[in-house]
Amino acid sequence: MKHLFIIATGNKGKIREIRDIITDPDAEVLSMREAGVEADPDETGTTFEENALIKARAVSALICQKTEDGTLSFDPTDTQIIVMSDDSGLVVDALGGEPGIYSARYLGYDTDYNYKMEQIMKRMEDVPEEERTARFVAAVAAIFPDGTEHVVRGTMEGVIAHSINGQNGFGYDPFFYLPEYGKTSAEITEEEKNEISHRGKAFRAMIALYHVWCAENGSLEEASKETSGDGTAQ
Ligand code: ITT
Repeated sequence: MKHLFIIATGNKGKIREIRDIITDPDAEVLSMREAGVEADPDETGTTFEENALIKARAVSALICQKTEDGTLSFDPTDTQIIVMSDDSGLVVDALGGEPGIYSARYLGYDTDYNYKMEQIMKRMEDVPEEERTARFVAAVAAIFPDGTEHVVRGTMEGVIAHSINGQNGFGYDPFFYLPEYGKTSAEITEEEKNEISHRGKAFRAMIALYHVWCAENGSLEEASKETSGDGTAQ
């Protein structure tokens, strides 16, 4: 059995990371565009989890339509489709949790991230070092092949730096300082980031849930094969 993970995102930085996080040999990862669908639903939820579900449901509905009308053809005896989404953001404690679920839209969706980060650093000029704590949060929602909905959350703790450093990652990474590395999350490698990131943790937790679902729903052989090796879900 093949597992086709369709990722409901238009964010290239997220997709690049998710491809490296989902390493199952039987898994194929497609962005929604690669699967031939495009959805940009209004993120009207008040939590990361609600917004993740809104995105996953919108793409899942389009995928269902395409499989019904035959424009997305796959053999259901050989392939299972799982739609997954990621709603994420930066939560800054000294700013009462801003920008939070509005991270992408903060100061305008298309505004340069250097400007967004500079503005946040300016707002935090008088904030003492020990109060500059922040975290990245990712809620990952998935719609499994039987239509059941699942949501998990991952976080990565850090500190808002006083300057912008690093070229890796995307978005707010260049001013998100990781004390244990002495670097920002844009200065560590993508591999290192995926190990510790909100997104890495949430997607690995979701894949583990999916393996349990497979075991309970007849893809037992597959599930045991995928979780074998070092015994941990990848
Ligand atoms: P989709 O909705 O299409 O997935 P988006 O970029 O609009 O793309 P979100 O609404 O989830 O996604 O907003 C997430 C924003 O949070 C993202 O655009 C960044 O500004 C920030 N963000 C999330 N994860 C990040 C990370 O790992 N590194 C840096 N910034 C991150």
